[in-house]
This record gives sequence, structure tokens and C-alpha cells, in this order.
Amino acid sequence: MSTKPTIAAISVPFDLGAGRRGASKGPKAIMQAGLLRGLQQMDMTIQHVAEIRLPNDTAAPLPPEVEKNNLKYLAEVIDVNTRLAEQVSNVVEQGQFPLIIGGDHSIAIGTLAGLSEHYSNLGVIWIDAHSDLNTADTSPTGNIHGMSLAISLGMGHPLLTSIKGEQAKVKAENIVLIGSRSLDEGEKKLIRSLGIKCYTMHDIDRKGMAAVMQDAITYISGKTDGVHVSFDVDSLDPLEAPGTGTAVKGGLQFREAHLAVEMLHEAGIVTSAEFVEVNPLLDDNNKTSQLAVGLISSLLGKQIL
Ligand code: 6HN
Ligand code: MN
Ligand code: MN
Ligand code: MN
Repeated sequence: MSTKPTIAAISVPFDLGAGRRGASKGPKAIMQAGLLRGLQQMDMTIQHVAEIRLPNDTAAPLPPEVEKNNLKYLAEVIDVNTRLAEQVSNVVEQGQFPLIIGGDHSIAIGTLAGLSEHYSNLGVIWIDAHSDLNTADTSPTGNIHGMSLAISLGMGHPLLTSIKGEQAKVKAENIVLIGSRSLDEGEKKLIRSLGIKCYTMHDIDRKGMAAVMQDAITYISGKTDGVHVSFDVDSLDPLEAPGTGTAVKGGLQFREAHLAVEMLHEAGIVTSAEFVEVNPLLDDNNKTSQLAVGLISSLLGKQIL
């Protein structure tokens, strides 16, 4: 996006996809850390268009025969993501830039489903300590936030993969994983068998973030009709981002993460974004919420000079 689009912020105070509660308080903490104010100061037009939640925190019930094995809060995850997908699709229809504020990473299911109505070759840059490529069969936890990317590839429970249609919402060759350092056995197999482009922390250590991002941008640019950035704050090192539910040591440094999003902005390819897994209950003086505001601002064009 070379001209400045209107940013449509959609908050999703949902945490039942995660193993611990608290990410539902992420959107409010990020707003309180000054997201809207900061973007307005950058001369961006931003509107908080919707808050997606379950009415009275209750999901539409599933028929009793539905198989729910190793899928915690399946009904709730389906319901919230169905609502989110519709909202995301409507925002794109109106020519606005969807900025989804989570919430745990299960909300990528709805985001990608909504985007898929408008992009037939969507690129996805998944910045995360994890790959979220489990299915109920491979997941060590049953937490659906560890399955959202697999579901978007069409792998997983049919009630999750069929939100906004049966088709896969993203193709394996259009995905780039960045910052990976905690992959389950089933996820490693899937990354290898599908040939998913994966820049692990090892790769970032060796090549440097600038080279990794240049490669990633080149890889994804030519063949996609839009690029979504799915940013899980646990990609950062826990010393930088303590307020998150599944922290893993050895993560991105503050500047590495900022450089990544700055380069994505410079490339002019990003058409939507989501920031997830900020958990204010685990945070240290709003450090992680403030970090998220800084990263979002940089992705949308905030410059140092
Ligand atoms: N996230 N791989 C672990 C699991 O439970 O499947 C952790 C998932 C973390 C999910 O980072 O959004
Ligand atoms: Mn519509
Ligand atoms: Mn994640
Ligand atoms: Mn993660």
C-alpha cells in the first residue's frame, strides 16, 4: 500500500483458543497503550470498527454428535471466528485495511477465512515462536490457537475448515514462517512435507533479519495478490515481551522485530495484519502492549526520522 488506506481496527477479546486465560484483555490494553492516538499522529485514518465477541460469552451450541476430541472450546472458537470472518470480509469490501487485534492466535482462522473471499492467492507472513500447524491428532495440548494455520490450509476439524467455505484459505507455497523455535513433531513433518518456507531463529541468527526479510519478501511478492501479516508477540524474546501465554526463550530482539515490520512496510505489499497473544495478566508494566503499539505503527509506516 503506497497510498494511505483507512485502517479498520477490529478487536477480538477472545482467549478460549489458548491454554491460559488473559489474551482476551489484549485489545483493551493495546488501545490503552495508545494505538489509535499513535496512528492518528502519523496522519493515518483509523477507525475502531468492531469488537467481535460471543454474546454473553456463550457460543451457538454444536449438535451433540460432533466429534470434539482434543479440541478445547470448539463451539466458542467456531462461533467467534465465523463472526470475525464476516467482519474482515466486509472491511476489505469497503476498501479498508483490516487490522485485527487479538486475542489468542485461534482468531487467525476467522481472519484468513474472511480474507479468502477477496484474495485467491493470499500470502501469509506468520511471525511466531510457533507454527500453529497442529491438528487434533498431533496437538500436545488440544488448544486450538496451536492449530490455526493448519486449519487455514484446510487441515483439521471440518467445522473449522469450512468457515467461509470448504476451500483452503491459503496455499502452503504462499506461507512464510519467521521466528520459529518451538515446533511439535507433527508440525515439523508438515512443514517438510508441504515445503513450507520457514525461517527459524537459527536462520535469523546466521543470516541476520535484514537478509531473511529480503528473502521472504522476494519469495512472496511475485506470486500473491495480497499479503497478510500474522504477528504473534511470542515471536519476541520473553525479555522483550513477557506478557504472553506461551513464551519461549531465544526469540527476536526488539530491533529485529521492528526491522522486520519496517521492511514489510517499505516493500509496500501488506494488505492486512493481525497482532495476537498479548496477555496483560502476565505483562510487566504494559511492556508488551506498548511493544505491540510500536510494532503496529512501524508496520503501518512509522519511521524513525
Ligand atoms: N500460539 N505448539 C503448542 C500447542 O499447544 O499446539 C503451542 C501453541 C502456541 C500457539 O503461539 O499461538
Ligand atoms: Mn460481505
Ligand atoms: Mn501463534
Ligand atoms: Mn506463538
